[in-house]
Amino acid sequence: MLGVKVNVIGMGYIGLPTALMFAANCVEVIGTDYDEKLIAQLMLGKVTFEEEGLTELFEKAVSQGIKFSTSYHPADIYIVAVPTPYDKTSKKIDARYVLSALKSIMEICPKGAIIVIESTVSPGTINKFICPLIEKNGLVIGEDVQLVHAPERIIPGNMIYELENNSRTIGSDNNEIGMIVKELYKVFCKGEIVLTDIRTAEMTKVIENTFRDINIAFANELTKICGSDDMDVYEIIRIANMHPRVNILQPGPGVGGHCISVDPWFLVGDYPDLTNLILAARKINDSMPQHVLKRIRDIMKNNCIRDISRVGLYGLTYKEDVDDIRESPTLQLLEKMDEHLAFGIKVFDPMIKKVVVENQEIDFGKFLSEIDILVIMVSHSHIKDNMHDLKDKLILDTKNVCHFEGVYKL
Ligand code: SAJ
Repeated sequence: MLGVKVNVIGMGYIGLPTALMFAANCVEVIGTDYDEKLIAQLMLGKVTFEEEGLTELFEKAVSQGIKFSTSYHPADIYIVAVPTPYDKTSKKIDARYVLSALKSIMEICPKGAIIVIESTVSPGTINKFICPLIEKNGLVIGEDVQLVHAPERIIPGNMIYELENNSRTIGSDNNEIGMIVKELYKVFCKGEIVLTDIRTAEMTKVIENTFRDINIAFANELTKICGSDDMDVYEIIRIANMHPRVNILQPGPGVGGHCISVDPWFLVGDYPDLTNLILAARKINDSMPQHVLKRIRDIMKNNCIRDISRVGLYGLTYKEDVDDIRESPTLQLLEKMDEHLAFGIKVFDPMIKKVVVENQEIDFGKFLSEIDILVIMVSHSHIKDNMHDLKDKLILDTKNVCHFEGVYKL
């Protein structure tokens, strides 16, 4: 879309690739973030996280003139991709970052600007929090500014492909404005773009992630049941999945990331009396790090190992082959240990080059030389490629990637 100026707010895991994709497809883009260090790094031409194809996309976007800034700029369309955490007590959305972005946009946006919220928000957030804020600032929605919700669906690890190929939802209460935003996303999105109203788009996004959370919880509950009675959960899932209408996901050490472990809480917070299944699933997934700890304790007992510093956790990120550690099962497990004043467990992750937790090793060889029990928390390609190095260890494999005899499973 030539002639349209877009200011993307929030240069994180979603905002950055989205901004780059627009710029690489000839849209005039400024990427804004209040983090000066992050913007300085982008201005130096360096990407800020690892993702397949991101560097190439970055180079293309730079050659097309993308700009980065710590300030907001007058533009035709604003795309807000800032974090939306939840309040740990009330479980309701903590919309402070979106609201603060909105305030800054309103200070400089020209009349008629379109504000697209990409951040995941709980159903009703735009009506309950964002519209009143705009009106309080003396602006008329539909005249001075237009509001649209365009949640993303991309999966870390395959973001660039999915940005181009996934279908997506655009929620707008004004069809004409919805069409303009749809045309904008069509510059790179080859998937179907569905136009709907704002509330439907908000709800759809949250229930997509809730659906996955519930399905992972089912696999995690199965692993507990099977483990308690000496049955092979992986074989059972494999066979059950041969049924044409059964598709059970894989159990694991917990659910991390900034989406699936967060979004279902929005529904629990807003509909506490109606979310029995959703809450149960959250509790099951949140219980998994504790379950891993119990398995570690059993293995230590069985093998007469008393020193926790002889145990090493492999993987700090929330899933394989990404460098994102937000809400990761390993962090959740370390927090649990902390609560019980148990310190000293070793940690290693090939994707995390800086020390971010206590007793973290940066060198894989050294890490292995210091432990007797290895707990595979994340199935990075790195561990699959280095399986032979683990031969002399006791292994607790929470991801079912190690097929040596005698390996302990979840
Ligand atoms: N996990 C399991 N077992 C599985 C699959 C995943 O334990 O069978 C765990 C992972 O290890 C990880 C967590 O679940 O800890 C979440 O990983 P994920 O790969 O399922 O999803 P995310 O959080 O990386 O991305 C999700 C995606 N949503 C859905 O698949 C419905 C993505 O499409 C969304 O764009 C993203 O959330 C988001 O931003 O909302």
